[in-house]
Amino acid sequence: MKPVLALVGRPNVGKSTLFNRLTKSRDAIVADFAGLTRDRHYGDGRLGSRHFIVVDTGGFEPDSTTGIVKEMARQTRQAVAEADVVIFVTDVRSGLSAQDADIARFLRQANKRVLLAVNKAEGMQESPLLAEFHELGLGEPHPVSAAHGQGIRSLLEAALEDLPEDEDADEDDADRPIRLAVAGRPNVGKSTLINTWLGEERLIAFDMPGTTRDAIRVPLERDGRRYELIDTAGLRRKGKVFEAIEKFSVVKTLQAIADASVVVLMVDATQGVSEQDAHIAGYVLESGRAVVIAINKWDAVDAYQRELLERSVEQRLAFLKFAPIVHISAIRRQGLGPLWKAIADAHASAHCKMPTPVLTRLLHEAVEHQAPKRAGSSRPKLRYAHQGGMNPPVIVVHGNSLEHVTEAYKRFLEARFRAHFKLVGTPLRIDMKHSTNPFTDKSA
Ligand SMILES: Nc1nc2c(ncn2[C@@H]2O[C@H](COP(=O)(O)OP(=O)(O)OP(=O)(O)O)[C@@H](O)[C@H]2O)c(=O)[nH]1
Ligand SMILES: [Mg+2]
Repeated sequence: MKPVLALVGRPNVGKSTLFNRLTKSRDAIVADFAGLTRDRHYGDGRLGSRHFIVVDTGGFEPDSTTGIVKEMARQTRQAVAEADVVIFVTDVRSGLSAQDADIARFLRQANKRVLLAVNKAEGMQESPLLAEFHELGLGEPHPVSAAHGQGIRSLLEAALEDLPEDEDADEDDADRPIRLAVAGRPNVGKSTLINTWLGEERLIAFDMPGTTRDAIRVPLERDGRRYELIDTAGLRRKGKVFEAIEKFSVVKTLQAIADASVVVLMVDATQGVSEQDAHIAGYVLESGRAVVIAINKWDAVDAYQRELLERSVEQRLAFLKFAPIVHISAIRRQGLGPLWKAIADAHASAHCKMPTPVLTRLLHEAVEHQAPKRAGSSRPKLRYAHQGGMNPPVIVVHGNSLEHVTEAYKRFLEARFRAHFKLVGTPLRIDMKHSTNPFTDKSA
């Protein structure tokens, strides 16, 4: 599972600035998808090859007992409880405060790994002002500047130091069990679906994972195919069997999405696509995972509501339009066969092998059908294509003046590749490998 870092501190110390700094590169990748709403509290970060989840929190007052401040404190406590490491952010320019001492006291009791970041320390790495932060009793202060990007790397190195390396979830072996995550906001019916599955499909004997950091995965078999159901918060052991209860955790959802090979994104037909659904969908897109949209409670809506719902899916989940949509009723056990088929198809698509000769022929046929537009004096020349990756599949196109290939033309290519390989439920990336000098192209 991806490790989780929670940023905690009093108001205005720079938590959100640090959050943006830690998650920025990931944001840029998916910035330009229409309809994609970003959740500013959860994000993906990366240090070298290590990926992690960052949680931003509001200004924290641990002892508050009323109103919005109390609610913020509750959310911060949950973030701390779910984190592997807490980064306690303080501000060297305003110095140590009584509030910092309160938060430190809370964190010392929380039994978590805590790192003390002293922010706004640009140009102050050697400042004597840093010394007073030792008083908090949380170890060596790490001077950082979130705004200027200083001290961030060593803070992250320290934060990730003792955590186990995340195993590579991105295995290419199609024979391994399909790891399945059912994601969706509270009360969409995730646990009803999972309990139906656990009741109907063949459960395989398994051992409980050893540590709390391990994900609970329940193996099951369907039509001779092996699956592993990844917990998103609610899986509980009940005697010899498992049952799911409705419990929601963004962190667990994000970890499960990252760990899955196929995500079932559940939407409640009686509610339409909410902001929270769109957030979760955004994470699924960002993860590059194969995805099936399951619209649940289909039995409970009339023709008019169905039409409204179709439209809200089209509009709010436009960026997931590669995902098949299956209408189900988890409680009445309707639509579950088509859902299993969509899951298997999405998994097969994500692991599709696309031979270079076929890709190159498809590319040439596409160009023959419709050539890319000329830009100034040069017309992009698309020479050949090969597969650059799997899960999600990547097609790398080689040629000249490829920087002039428009987004619309890439979509045209994508549609043709998708149609040929019958790709459903997986994103497909097309990379233009442009080489200015045809004589250097040999190395490619
Ligand atoms: N000089 C300096 N200013 C910073 C730095 N990081 C953040 N700031 C400034 O500090 C102010 C607060 O930053 P935020 O990131 O919004 O702080 P926050 O902790 O998220 O605040 P709340 O969410 O309201 O608790 C802003 O004016 C930032 O520009 C830094 O490294 N150096
Ligand atoms: Mg903030």
